[in-house]
Amino acid sequence: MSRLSTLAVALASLAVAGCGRANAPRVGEVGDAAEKVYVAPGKYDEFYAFMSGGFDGQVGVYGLPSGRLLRHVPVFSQNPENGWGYSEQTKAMLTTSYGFVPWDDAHHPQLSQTAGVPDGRWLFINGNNTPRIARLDLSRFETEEILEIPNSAGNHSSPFVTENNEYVVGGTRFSIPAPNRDVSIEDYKTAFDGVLTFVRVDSATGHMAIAFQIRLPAFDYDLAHAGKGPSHGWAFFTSYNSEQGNSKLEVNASQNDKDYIAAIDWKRAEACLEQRKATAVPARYAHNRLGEDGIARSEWGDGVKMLTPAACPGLAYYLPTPKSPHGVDVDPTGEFIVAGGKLAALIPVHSFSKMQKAIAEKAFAAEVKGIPVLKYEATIAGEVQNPGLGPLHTEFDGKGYAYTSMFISSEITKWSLKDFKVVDRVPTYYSIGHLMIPGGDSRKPFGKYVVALNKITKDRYLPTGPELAHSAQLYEITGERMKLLLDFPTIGEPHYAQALPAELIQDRQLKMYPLMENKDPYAAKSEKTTRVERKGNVVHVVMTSVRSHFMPDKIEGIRVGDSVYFHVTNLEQDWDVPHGFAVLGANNAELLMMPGQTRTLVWVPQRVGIFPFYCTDFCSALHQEMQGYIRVSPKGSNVPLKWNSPSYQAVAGAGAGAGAPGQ
Ligand code: RUQ
Ligand code: CUA
Repeated sequence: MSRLSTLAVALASLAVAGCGRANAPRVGEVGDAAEKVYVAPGKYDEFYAFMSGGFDGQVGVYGLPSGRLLRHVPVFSQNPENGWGYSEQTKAMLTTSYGFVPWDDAHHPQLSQTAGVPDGRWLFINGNNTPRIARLDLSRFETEEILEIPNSAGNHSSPFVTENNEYVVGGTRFSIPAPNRDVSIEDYKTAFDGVLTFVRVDSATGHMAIAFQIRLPAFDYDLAHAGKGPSHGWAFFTSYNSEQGNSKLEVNASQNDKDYIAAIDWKRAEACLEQRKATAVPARYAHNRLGEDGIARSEWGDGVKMLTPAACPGLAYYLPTPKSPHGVDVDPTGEFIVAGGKLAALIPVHSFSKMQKAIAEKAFAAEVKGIPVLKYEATIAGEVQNPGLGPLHTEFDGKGYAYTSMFISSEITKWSLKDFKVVDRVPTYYSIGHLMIPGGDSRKPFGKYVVALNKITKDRYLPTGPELAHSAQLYEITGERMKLLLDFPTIGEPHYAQALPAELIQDRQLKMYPLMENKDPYAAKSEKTTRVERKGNVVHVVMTSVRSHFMPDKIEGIRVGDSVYFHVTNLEQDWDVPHGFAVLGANNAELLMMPGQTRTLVWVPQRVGIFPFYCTDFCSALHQEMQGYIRVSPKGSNVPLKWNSPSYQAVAGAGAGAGAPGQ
């Protein structure tokens, strides 16, 4: 058997063992586990946790320690529940250079930071499939901006932030030609590029803009984290497939004993930009933002500034790292750079200060396309021996310990940053991917819990057909040993997650949109201004909703094939009183209007008849009465446009003579 297939067999058998019940759960030791996760009715959780939805493209918000699901915030995927990506105001959020892309694979939420600590302003999350970075506003739990990342395919090593959100970074998991073009896949080594992206974040508004990109050799750039404290100014990206295979990576990218961490000196990049060392590369990409009027618009980027290590020496270094590394995590002091070498039998820990010294002393082992490869011994601070199998990701408790997820052996390993010795291991059920400590990748972790985000659930919950619930597990980390407190299922597949103390944001929540400040051009701020207007075969229904009726709620004169725009303004000025709007046979979704907000749904009736519409959100005792009718007549019919709101009299008085269709 070749070395590789031996490894594969060993891994496979371990995977089975890891998923078994061999290790007795430690929950038995915590007699008070229930008490520790019990949040009494009416009481609040201590933390908000933001978990990626993985291939559901959204963000799940949970309370900790209870594990209660608080919200499912739409980001990259259309959400019929509230019309996200369906309503006229939000459709543009999902615009890309590939057209309208109503789905993505969202992996890594990342909280904005001030001085290296989560500040509760924004949450960034990457779209992996059609490369994008989204920014959510945490006073509204709404996606406010989505920026497409050009020259990238699989924006996986993203969107990790620097200490003050100077940048959010991206890196392409799949190298492709940049700019993309028609070449033979056989030309991978010469024609393909691994492009990293640095996105500027405006500190006042959060608005994102691509500052520059870096063209690196065609490896797979997997994960990233920015430096902090002394290593602020640097960003670290793992890469696998330094073999540069272009098929059957399972084997072809597992040849080398070490791949690399790319260490990027972004202050050096800034200097090179100033010295005009970048070249302009044409690139068309969409930049979508919800305006102050609540309406999303797309702008188009037409190029990027591209830096190369050859033109900007000192920009990039490679740190050899065993073996096909996945996660890269920087400890709270900024000194240690921990890799998760998923096929390695140890956890390599690089030292930032040793790296600086190695660079100064030119302790180079080789060079790859103008990028110095530092000597492994020159940067390594230590190796964690026998941590378990398949290290992926590491978080920190701020008390000198690191916690690494071990995918193959299904466990969390706690080790000391002092001597790199393992101090505790606890099983997870099963196949843990990421793990998360509140603030655990920041300068000041909030600590208290670690959450395991598992890939396989198996026997942990009631079975639900071929697909089982994805699973998170909450462990207490206040003592020497980790203690399992709670299993809870999640929506979508959580990859990474972030959490912060609830008090950071709970009192900053927007309760309603001020109606008088509503800038939507079709907003009706009172029932008096509601109306129906025809322009050719486009009909604008400018309507209002308030407990418990729509105005108007009786409309005639619509014809088959019209494009009917329902602009519905919610007149309420109370917290937690959304109204819904749905119409029979609509081919898109419903609308959900928050208090003071206008949302627009387009409906193209396909047949004649009477079409009811109604409020979908149970808003009052008379919610069931909150309904209306639309009459649809044949194409070309001369049934006059009529509606039952105050404005109709004025229009009718001007000549229609038919009178309002009654009250
Ligand atoms: S990656 S485990 Cu995006 Cu680790 Cu999911
Ligand atoms: Cu409004 Cu139900």
